Amino acid sequence: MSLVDFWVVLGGCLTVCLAAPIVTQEAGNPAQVTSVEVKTLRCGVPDVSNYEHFSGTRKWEKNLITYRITRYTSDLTQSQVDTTIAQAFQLYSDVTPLDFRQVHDDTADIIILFQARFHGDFYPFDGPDGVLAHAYKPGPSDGGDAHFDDDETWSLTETGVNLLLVAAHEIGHSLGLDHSDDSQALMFGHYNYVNTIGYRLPDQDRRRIQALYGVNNNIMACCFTFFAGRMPRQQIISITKTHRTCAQQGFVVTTARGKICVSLNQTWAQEAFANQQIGHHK
Ligand SMILES: [Ca+2]
Ligand SMILES: [Zn+2]
Ligand SMILES: [Zn+2]
Repeated sequence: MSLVDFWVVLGGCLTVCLAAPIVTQEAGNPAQVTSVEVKTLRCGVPDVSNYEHFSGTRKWEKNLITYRITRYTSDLTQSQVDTTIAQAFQLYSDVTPLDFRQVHDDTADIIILFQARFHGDFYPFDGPDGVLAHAYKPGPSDGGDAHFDDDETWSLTETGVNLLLVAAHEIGHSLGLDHSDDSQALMFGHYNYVNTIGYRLPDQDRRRIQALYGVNNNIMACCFTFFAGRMPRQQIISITKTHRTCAQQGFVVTTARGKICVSLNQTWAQEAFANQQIGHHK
């Protein structure tokens, strides 16, 4: 790690996040009310963006990113972990031009591990609860690495800590996202269980990752082939509206003044589908 990287990591590049809610019994309260207090545990520097003029916006400057899982948790089978981590990466590859590949050698961009307490960096974990995981912003060496506290009970359900949700959040950091103040966002700094069946990136997180890397051009092309063909208009509209990945890109389709309109981020744009220019509109 270069000195600059070392400094940046200490200066707030590592995001300590996803503190679990700590349930405390209020002593001496006659009503015996149990209050839930959320303990805020973040990186040492409260405003990470203060450092951006030193480090620039940290993002990967390539579209194929490799990862390696070097230590597994015993809470799940190895194949459950592999599948869940792949699923977490896919949330991002669905909506950006990024592709992710699991590798088993030292060339990996992102190292993922499960380990308790001291695990090789300056941020030892804290035992059960509290900090669940942390990850580094994109960069060389430790950049992008994601560490999971193996004193937590990792699960694929709502019991314990759901690995898909935490991995998706940490990968957000590994790709360059900071925390969000919005409690509905995946990048909110505290763990909130939500049902993970059919889970996709919340809109805010999708927009933020697309602002860094752009939209998934393959998906755009896929959307537009519907229009280039000779399908009846109603069928085109119904396919596009229900096409999961099109919807994830933020596309909306409607008809107006006899034309089919496609919009991205609610800005209506009328385009002639035959000329294929639609793929370039912003
Ligand atoms: Ca912990
Ligand atoms: Zn975080
Ligand atoms: Zn660590």
